[in-house]
Parts: sequence; C-alpha cells; structure tokens
Amino acid sequence: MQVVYSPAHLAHDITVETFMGLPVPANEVAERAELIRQALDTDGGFPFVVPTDHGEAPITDVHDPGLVRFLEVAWSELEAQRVDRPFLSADTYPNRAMFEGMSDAAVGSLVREPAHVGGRAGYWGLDSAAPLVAGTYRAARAAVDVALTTVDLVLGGQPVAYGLCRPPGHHAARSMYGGYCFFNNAAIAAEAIVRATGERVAILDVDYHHGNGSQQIFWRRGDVRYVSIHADPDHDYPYFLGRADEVGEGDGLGENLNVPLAPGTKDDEYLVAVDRALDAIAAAPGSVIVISLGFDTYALDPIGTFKLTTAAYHEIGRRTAALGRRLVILQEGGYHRPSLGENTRAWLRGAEGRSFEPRPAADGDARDAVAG
Ligand code: Q9C
Ligand code: ZN
Repeated sequence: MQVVYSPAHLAHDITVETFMGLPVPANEVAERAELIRQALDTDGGFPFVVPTDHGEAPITDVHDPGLVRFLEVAWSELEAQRVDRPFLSADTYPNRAMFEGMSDAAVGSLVREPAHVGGRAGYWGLDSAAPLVAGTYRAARAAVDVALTTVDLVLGGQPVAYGLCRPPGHHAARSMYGGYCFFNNAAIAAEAIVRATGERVAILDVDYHHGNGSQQIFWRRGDVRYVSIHADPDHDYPYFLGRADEVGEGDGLGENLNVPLAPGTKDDEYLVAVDRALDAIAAAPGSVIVISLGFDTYALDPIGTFKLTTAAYHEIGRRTAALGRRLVILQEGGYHRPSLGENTRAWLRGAEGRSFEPRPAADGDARDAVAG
C-alpha cells in the first residue's frame, strides 16, 4: 500500500495545550507522525509518496474562505498585536446564549469577527485545545495536500492508499477549527471524490471522538454518507454533537449515522458497532470510502477510555476492505505514542488482506502491557 507523507507537518511544532484552563503537555505532537512513518518504513510493504500541491480551491469547496484567511494570518497577527504567548488560544468564544432573543438575521448583521487576535480565535474556534503556532497554517495546508494526493492514488487505480495527515481534521467544520484540527482533510477528500466521480461517497470515522466537523459539513448532503463510531458525547469531547438521533436534514436526512459507545468499550462490542457501520455504508451506492482513522480508541490511549487491542485494528481493517470498495485512509487522532506505529501497521495490513505479525517489543515497551 502506498503511503503519502510530508515532513511539512513538523512546522506544527506543539508542546503544550490547555485543558480546562491549565497548560498540560500536548497530545497532538509531531512525534506521532514520525513514529507512524518509521513503523511503516520498517515494515517494508509501504512505499512512500510525496504529496503534490493542490492549491486552495479544494479547501474552500468545504471551508469558509474567512477561516482560511484567519488561519493564514493568525500567527502574524499575534506578533503584530504583541500578544506574548508561545501559542495562540482564544480569549472569548461567542457562546450562543450571548445572543439569546436576537433573531438569526440580527445576529448575522450585527455580530462579526473582531480585530483582537484572541477574539478572532474565539470567533473561528471551537475550544481551547487546538494550539496554533507559527507553522500551523503551513502544516495544515500540507495535510490537505497529503489527503488529496491519497485521493489521486485511489482515483488513479490503487484499491487502497493511506495519507499520514497531521494535523488531523475531523473536528474542523465549514467555518470552525478545533480539537487539534484546522482543515477537515477527510471532508475535503470526500468532496473532491464526489466532484471527480459524480458518485456518492461514504466516510467511515473510527477515531475515538465524534467527527463533528465532518457531520456538520455534510449534514444536508445526500451524496456523502457520514458514519461514525465514537465515545458517547455525554462523557467526552466534543460533548455537544455525536448522539444517535442526529440523522441529517433535507437531502441529508438518513445520511448521518452516529454510533456512540459507552466509556470502557472493548473489542467485542466495538466490532459489533463496526459491522453496523459497514452495513450502513454497503446500503448506499458508491465505490470509494474515506476513512477517518484514529487510534485514540486504544487501551492505553491517554485521552480515550476504550480498550481496543492491536489485533482488533487488524480485524477492523480486514472487515472494512471486505466491503470490496476502494479505500482512502486518512490519519486522525491517536495519542499513545509507543503503540501508534504498530496499530497503524496492523490496520493497514488488514485493509490489504495481509496477515499481521507483531514486531517483537523492546524491553519496557508499554505497548504490550495490554495489547500483546
Ligand atoms: N484531556 C482528535 O482526536 N480535548 N482530537 C482533549 C484532553 C480535545 C481530539 C482533552 C480532544 C480533541 C483529532
Ligand atoms: Zn480523536
């Protein structure tokens, strides 16, 4: 399987994020992508491809141009406004209750993006856990090129390809970044496939978190079916979307399927959800599936509560490929660094119908404490 990778992600050099108002060590760090790259390289079955520049048009096909402009200038604005911070995080968010009693028309005409960079970050942002640094925009643009080059490989005849996207994308909505995500790589890929093929496309999102951005972008769309398995938003980020009764509206009615699972979910229960999700995808026409692939469902993940094993990832990859559709596999989350490479290798080998033999673990390798 070909793998699309670019070192441009290194520019999104994150060390600290905020959690409930306090600085904590960042989860979505550059080392993640480097560990995955190394594991696939060592495997030998994953030739690397350099992404090509696809320009801005495929991004503004799904995102508000205002979001693109903000992300492009955010760091230079922070410097120009002399905000002395190692990363940009919002000051104030436009909570919907701030406008209670105002009509949509009044809000639309009276509320606007402010000039202060902390206010601008609140205007475009979902949460305080997506730190933005000097190289974030460059890295986020490169992640989109990784996704679109993966699409090119599959539309060019490959049955499956993997894009090592970083930063991830599925929390980014049409007009909003957040949750470590800036541009929605999977949504941009799905939109590009619809435009190139005229076919319907399915997105299978197996990141631990609900992909609120992907759901929002395709909510009213009849040509992109979004199917997500994730932690119940009663207990986990993004909290306000991801429930089972969110089914789409208009042309998109019935095209959105959320399968929320309880904290602590293990392999058996998760695989039942996978079969349900795959049935929902098989029920609609189309020949390509975009996969939002996260490993924060892993037993040792520092921010997830599920208990999945490496063996389960191989099986999920195998079952997904068994649908017989072409697969555009794009990396989302996954924060337990010692296991990331092996879990990715297991999933991708499953998706190619190949066996998976765990790499012998080095001494003290926490990976095998649960999943060995
Ligand atoms: N204590 C992705 O997996 N909240 N994004 C973290 C940690 C934000 C996850 C809280 C989680 C965002 C792509
Ligand atoms: Zn996640």
